[in-house]
Amino acid sequence: MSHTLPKNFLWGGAVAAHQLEGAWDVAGKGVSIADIMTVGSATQPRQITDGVLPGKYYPNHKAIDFYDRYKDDVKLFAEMGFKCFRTSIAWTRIFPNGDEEEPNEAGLQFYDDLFDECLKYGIEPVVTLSHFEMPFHLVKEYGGWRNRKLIDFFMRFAEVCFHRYRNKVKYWMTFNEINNQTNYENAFSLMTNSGIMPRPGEDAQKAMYQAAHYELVASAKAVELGHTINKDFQIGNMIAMCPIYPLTPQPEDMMAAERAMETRYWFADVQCNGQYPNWLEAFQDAHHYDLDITDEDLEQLKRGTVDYIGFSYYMSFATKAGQDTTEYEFNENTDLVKNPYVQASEWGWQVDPVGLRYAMNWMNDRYHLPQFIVENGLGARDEVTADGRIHDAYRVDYLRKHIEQMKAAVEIDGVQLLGYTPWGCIDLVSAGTGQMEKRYGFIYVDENDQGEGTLQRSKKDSFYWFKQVIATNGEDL
Ligand code: BGP
Repeated sequence: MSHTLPKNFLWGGAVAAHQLEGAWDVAGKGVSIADIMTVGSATQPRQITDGVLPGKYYPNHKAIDFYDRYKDDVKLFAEMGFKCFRTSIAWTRIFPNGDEEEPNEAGLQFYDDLFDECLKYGIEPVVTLSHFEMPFHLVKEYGGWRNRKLIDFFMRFAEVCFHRYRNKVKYWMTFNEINNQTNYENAFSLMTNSGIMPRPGEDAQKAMYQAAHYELVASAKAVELGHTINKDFQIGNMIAMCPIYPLTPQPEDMMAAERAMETRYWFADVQCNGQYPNWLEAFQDAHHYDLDITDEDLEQLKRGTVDYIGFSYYMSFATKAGQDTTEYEFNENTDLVKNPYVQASEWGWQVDPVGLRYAMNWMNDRYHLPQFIVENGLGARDEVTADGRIHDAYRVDYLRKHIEQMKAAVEIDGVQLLGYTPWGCIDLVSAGTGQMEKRYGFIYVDENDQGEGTLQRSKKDSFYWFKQVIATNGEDL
């Protein structure tokens, strides 16, 4: 077994279009769901407004203006030695409303230019098709992914992108963190994943299962179609991986944690194994959900299994059995408990490097597929010190500990890993809170939570550290 990372290991960084591009209404772009979300805070959720309302501040409208500055930013990525750059294609640049027949050429051209700029430096684009930025029009007119018609709209978008960039992009992902909607009581999770606005009196869990089914069918169709457009495409899923530990070794807690893992990660079962797990079918029957799932859909799921598992890793969770230990029905909103063995960030994210190795092993045993860590990182407040520098030793410490565990998973445990792209390689708008000052980057951007600042870029200490990590293929940490 090799004791180093493979030579062609994809070191890089990850972003999403809506969190850095800005230019929200430029060159024919339509309104996305990210454009109607206000700024929140560590304790105050973002507000989802009904369209763009006057007098409100929407941080994604300007973001960090990557749309106009991408050449300078890609140059900085190249200076760090990036082998790849993960971004998404804003659906609303290509299909402004989502239901048009013809794509918007100006939007397609923007990504041609961006990918060419990356390729100029030997940086391979890694592309997510849908990353929390679907057209708002599809939410208003069709009810988002509640509606089967969304499969056709998404497929039109996927087909146009696959065709257009078939010689520039090899690594694709269908839906970002598709499993986050298991937190169906959280309006933000439902909106970002499925474009679902809660309806009074409805069973939100049922609505989530139906929407998720349509998305999974669309994902499988896209995988199948992509391979006919370019047989070398590598098309993955993308799940938010937060392993869930039992709070104690009490058998009921063990069982609760097992059920919690099933409940959060069954999406990956469908995308990797091509079928629903038995427990979920039994669960949906027991709830008399009577979902619109056809035999043809089930065949489609089998034909569209993914080539690799893309996942984000930020933290681990813990859970404890409730009163009724026969049911084990896990509700993410109420059944997570604090783990006394790990520290949480200001935003309550429990930092746990070992959990990354644990999760990689769990997925490896279950799916036997290559993996790609497409997000990892620490959201923190950075301070520009008197010397004009940003000394972010805490970020280096976080990443170093996670890379050590990642390497152990590869070198000792035998996990096949394609690459590692830390999240928000340049500071950008936080998806969860809309804040700029929850920063992840190696590159600092001068902008605050109100959108004030020069947008000037500066290299943090972590920039030089990560450059060295890449140059030594992860040996010099
Ligand atoms: C993931 C998303 C990203 C990103 C990241 C950090 O959930 O895929 O879009 O933003 O988490 O989260 P946040 O921005 O809320 O700190």
